[in-house]
Amino acid sequence: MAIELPALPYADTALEPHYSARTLSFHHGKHHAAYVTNLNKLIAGTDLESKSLEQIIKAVAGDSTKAGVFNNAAQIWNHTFFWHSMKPAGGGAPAGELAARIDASFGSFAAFAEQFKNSAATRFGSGWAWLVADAGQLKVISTANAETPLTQAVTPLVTVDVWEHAYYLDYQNRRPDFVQSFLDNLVNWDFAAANLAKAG
Ligand code: MN3
Repeated sequence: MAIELPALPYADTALEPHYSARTLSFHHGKHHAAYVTNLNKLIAGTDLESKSLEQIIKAVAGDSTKAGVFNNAAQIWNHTFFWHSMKPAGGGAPAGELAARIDASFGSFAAFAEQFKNSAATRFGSGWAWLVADAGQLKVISTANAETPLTQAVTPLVTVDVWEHAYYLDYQNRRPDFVQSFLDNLVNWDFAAANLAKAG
């Protein structure tokens, strides 16, 4: 049972001009696809071959002899989560329960946004910034390289990819500008709200 590359939830052009079709097609069609190809090679003929992506990630997390499997599997999961973390005409402040929980946890949406941008900007090298639910409290965290909150006791709500390949064609070295645009124009609060509802 090979792991498959999920289709994007929108067209390559759907996030323009904030995230170009060129960036999206390379990011999904080359980077995300390569993780899928690599993982399938690594698990072929092993007992991981029959497991789901989530099961593979949890099975090899923390096992230094399976770092290649973990890195490729977690990157597949993180990227699929990232595509759903954006939507056409997204961005701005959330509404409803999610907005109330952000206010309760951070003081205000503006305070959340500052923390999220700072977390994304200060992640040294490659990684991800996340809004997560942690025992009822919302928190901003960042993970390095392929690390994923899926292996932690938190529920991810939304993420932004801050690997250079995620933004360089559109924003060059200006990672903070990309993250600002993610918050202003791209972030999918409906997805975050649905994840929060599942977390309880
Ligand atoms: Mn990426």
